[in-house]
Amino acid sequence: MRIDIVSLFPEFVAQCAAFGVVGRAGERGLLALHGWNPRDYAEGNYRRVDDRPFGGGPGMVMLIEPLRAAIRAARAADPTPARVVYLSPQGARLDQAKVRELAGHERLILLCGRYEGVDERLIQAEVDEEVSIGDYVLSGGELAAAVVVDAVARLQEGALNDAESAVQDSFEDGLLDCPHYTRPVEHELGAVPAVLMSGNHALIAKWRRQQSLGRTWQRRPDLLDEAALSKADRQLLAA
Ligand code: 6GU
Repeated sequence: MRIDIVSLFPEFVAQCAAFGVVGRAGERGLLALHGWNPRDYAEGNYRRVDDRPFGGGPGMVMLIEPLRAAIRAARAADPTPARVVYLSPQGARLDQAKVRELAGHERLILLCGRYEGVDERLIQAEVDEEVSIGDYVLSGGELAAAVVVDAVARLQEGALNDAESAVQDSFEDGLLDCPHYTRPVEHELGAVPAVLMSGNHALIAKWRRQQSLGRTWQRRPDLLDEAALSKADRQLLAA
């Protein structure tokens, strides 16, 4: 998969993708990141990328032309058609289903805004969809782009080792993850639940499922409405 980052700080997003699972996906050739800075496509000595909003008000709005030129340069760098995603608080909220969908594209162009926003005409003309990472305000789309890159990279075939298998993760089945323990068995902070030491794999699987269901019910009951629960799950929840 190829991801192009259009941003005034493309190196920032690339740095976020340099470590751990995402960095390894890059090394394995599963993910290629490219940065495009609208400043490099801006005119004049001052290389302006923003201007004051028509109608007045605080803040600055990013100009059409430098962004359009950067997006066009990104598109032209590879013949594969790209889906253009604008990271903004006005977007649809990112969840694991959306991550899976984005991860299925061969190419993404992630557009990061700064200042108060981007000229609406650029969004209308160049952007396929708008995505937000949550209901809070960030100073720019860069952190949100880094979130998308990370979430999408780990779903690329071969990005995770067996031990990191994505199917067991929180949200992959619509539920929160169960608690995890490692050595030592006895510690002044407490003992590891005995069932995990039983060697009984069926019992362990049942305990984990029950923990996942219980935590989801306590912390995120909204997720239970959407999760695909079996009859056995409903019995565990009722227990
Ligand atoms: Cl994608 N951008 C900005 N600036 N703020 C956000 C966001 C995105 N998602 C949540 N808050």
